[in-house]
Amino acid sequence: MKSALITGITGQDGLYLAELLHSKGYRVVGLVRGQNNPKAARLTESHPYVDIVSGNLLDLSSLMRAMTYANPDEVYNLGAVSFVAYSWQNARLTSDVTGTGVLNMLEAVRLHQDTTGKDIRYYQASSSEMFGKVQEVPQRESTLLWPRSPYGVSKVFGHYMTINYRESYGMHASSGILFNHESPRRGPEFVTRKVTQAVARIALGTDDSIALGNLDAQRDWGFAGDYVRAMWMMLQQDIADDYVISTGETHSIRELLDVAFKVVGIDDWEHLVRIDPRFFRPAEVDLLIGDSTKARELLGWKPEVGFTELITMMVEADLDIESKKLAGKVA
Ligand code: NDP
Ligand code: GDR
Repeated sequence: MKSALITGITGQDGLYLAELLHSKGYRVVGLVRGQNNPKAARLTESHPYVDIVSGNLLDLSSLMRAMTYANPDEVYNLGAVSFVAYSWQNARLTSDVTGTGVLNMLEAVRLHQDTTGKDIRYYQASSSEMFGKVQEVPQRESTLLWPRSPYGVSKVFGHYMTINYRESYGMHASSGILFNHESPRRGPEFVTRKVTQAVARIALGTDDSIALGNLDAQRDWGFAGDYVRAMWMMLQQDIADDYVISTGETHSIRELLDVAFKVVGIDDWEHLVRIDPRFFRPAEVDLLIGDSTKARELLGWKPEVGFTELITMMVEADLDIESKKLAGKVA
């Protein structure tokens, strides 16, 4: 039985990846931080097969202990401070977790490999935010990186550190440069979920508007379930490498609003959206659109869920949650 250690198991991608690996017969060990993280109890209830180990990306010794406990064949480093807007207010924390945390994890893997003689395959959650200021359209593996936020800068550090460990120690370390991917499990601070949650509430009459920032930003949005498949595929290759994972389509926040409101039969949404300067960022990433030809050709990966289907799925899931709240069935 193969064993996998996942950091960030309590996040959106961690859950989808745990499900995928479990379906493939892996022992799934999930790193959870904090002495009383409420997400640990929820995880044990929803995914009882996940073996939880305590640890924090800020603490190398905890990661070394987690490695000993899991003795993994594959490590997926998904843990991060992942909200771009938050990274300006918490720049040092973001650098420590999202940047230096990668170095800690790589070091824990290297040391475990040296001690046990086991070959471990490592996945790093790199991001399209590393492209930042538009240099080339569409963005591919060779596009110049120009990050625009403390989050993006931290991801660049982790990305190059992963390449460095591959080149210095011959580690099987791969990075997936994933473009935005969403699902009903997406945190409500991110724009897709913020919109689908608000649309559901507006449709049910429990809210009357939504406050947003820059409606002109464009993103290449895919479905998280499709994207975790790519992570696993990367680690099944004989040679470690870096791959862009994207749909190849881009949409603005306005288009997101069009699609989401249409699901509940609202065509004219302008009067329901308030522009709030608090949601604008000090430096914006205007346009992301990825070229995932390399992953499609070498991994045989392709996305299955399109943009309209994704947003429809999210609105429907939020309608369900919000209706249950109204009926007093959930908190
Ligand atoms: P989430 O924000 O949903 O999950 C982040 C996870 O990181 C949570 O499990 C969180 O734990 C954990 N975490 C935070 N701080 C620490 C820490 N100090 N030590 C250990 N774990 C920690 O992110 P996603 O699932 O959306 O993304 C997964 C990864 O992929 C992240 O690295 C993200 O930056 C990256 N990424 C995401 C993309 C996307 O569109 N979703 C695109 C490209 C990259 P807790 O629950 O305790 O807070
Ligand atoms: P992003 O996702 O920053 O691309 O990072 P987010 O959904 O937060 O923002 C996307 C775009 O929407 C604009 N926007 C708003 N965003 C939020 N969150 N709230 C608003 O009210 C709002 N109004 C407009 C933003 O300005 C931005 O242009 C996500 C994260 O998952 C990262 O961890 C990951 O690396 C990248 O995707 C790829």
